[in-house]
Order: sequence, then C-alpha cells, then structure tokens
Amino acid sequence: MVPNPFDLGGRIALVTGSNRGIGRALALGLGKAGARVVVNGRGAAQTAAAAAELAELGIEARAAVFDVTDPGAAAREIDRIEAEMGPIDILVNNAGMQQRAPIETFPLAALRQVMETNLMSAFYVSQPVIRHMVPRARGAIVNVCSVMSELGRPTIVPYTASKGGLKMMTRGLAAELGPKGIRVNGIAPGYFRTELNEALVEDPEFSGWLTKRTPMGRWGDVEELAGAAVFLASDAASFVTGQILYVDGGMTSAV
Ligand code: GCO
Ligand code: CA
Repeated sequence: MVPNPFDLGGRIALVTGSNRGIGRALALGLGKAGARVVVNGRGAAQTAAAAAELAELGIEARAAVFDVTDPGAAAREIDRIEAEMGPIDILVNNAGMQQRAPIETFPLAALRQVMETNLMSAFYVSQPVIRHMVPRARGAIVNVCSVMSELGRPTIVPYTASKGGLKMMTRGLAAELGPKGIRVNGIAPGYFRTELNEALVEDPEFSGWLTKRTPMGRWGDVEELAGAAVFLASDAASFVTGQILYVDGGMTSAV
C-alpha cells in the first residue's frame, strides 16, 4: 500500500497555546491526521479539558501545562514529554496574544508582554525541542505567523513587530537546521473568527472593511487553518523549509 505522505501516524506533535482558538484547531487537525497531540496552556483545568476533548474524538492527547514565556518551565516540560511519551517530531509555536493601543500611549509593560508571548516564547520552546531533534536528524517546526508578518495596521505595532520577527526566525532556523534534517516553516493566518479578534468581528465597520479587503470576502474559520499545518508538518512537505504559507483568503495578494 502506498503510504499517504500527509499521514502523521504515530508522530508526537506539541502545539503551544492549544487549549483554545487557532491552537486548538491546529491540535485537532494534526490529531485527525494521526498525530499524538500534546496540548499546552497555562491553565491546568482548561488544558486538561482540551486534551480530554481530543481524546473523546479518538485522538491520543495529553496536557503539558507550562507558561511559554518561562524558558525553564518549557525546557523541563519538554524533557518530561520526551522521557514519558516519546520523541517530539512536530512543534507548532502558536502561543500568542494581541493588544491594541495607539503607539504614543502603548504601555511598555504590555509591549514587553506581547514580544515575550508572541516571539521570545518561540525561542524558549524551540531551543529545547531542537536539542532533542538534532540527534535524531528529523523534525518539523511550524510557526504561527500572521498577515501582520507582512502588513501593518494602526494600533497593533507590537503585535506586528512580533509576527515579523517570527517570520524571520522561521527563515533563520530553516537555514541553520536544514543540514540537520529539521524543517522550519510558518503559517500566516489572515483574519479568523477567534476570541483574540472578537472585538473586531463584533464591529460592523471593521467587518465591512475586512470583507472588502479580502478577495474571498469573509472571515476565516479556524478549521480552515489546519490543512496548511498538517501539510508543513508532514512528509508531503519533505523538501519545503523556510516558507511562510499565507492562509488569508487572498488578502496579502491584493490591494
Ligand atoms: C488585528 C487582528 C489581526 C489578526 C491576525 C491577522 O487587530 O488586526 O488581531 O492581527 O489577529 O493576526 O493575521
Ligand atoms: Ca494571528
């Protein structure tokens, strides 16, 4: 039987920030493709509940509760997953937050928190995972970037800078880890109905603008993101690295 290159059977996938929103949809999609999923979040109850939900669907899932902005906690939990569950073959750096304010008054503490949560966390989580992947000479990392990796919008400059940084981290890691058999890519969501965007979805003016600005004329649904992550995590993308796949209804391709 010819193996299905999109099949993630038996591979362990760690998805950060996956107890809700985009991360949860990505964890579900990877699980449906056969992966054994490690759900991550800061809240023990919410993360356990998200893992239990996947398990009810027949997906092998477990919770790893740690704050991705705490490098020590991340490294300890990653070592524990490797020891208790097995090799992490797939890492999805999804954890992220949004904060909107005019740059003149953007609180510096919030600026730091956005950069720590959206960009530095990818370093804190990737470094210990990469240390485990290198001796195996295999692995796939998918960074959840954004159309903001490419485009600016008023009031979200820290978020935009963090997502631009994540795009270039993706390319830098791809350059360094390609010879070591580890592929690093990104998916870049456009505008999706998530808790993070609730205020925008509820705003008729913003939603009106968005549907005109997006060639497909609508908000995305988070289930529409999983296919890109499964592809980049799988052998179907065995010669793909350093790429950012924009899942944005055409937004970054049109004025
Ligand atoms: C905003 C939104 C966007 C989306 C998304 C786009 O305020 O413009 O929050 O940043 O969250 O990241 O990909
Ligand atoms: Ca986003």
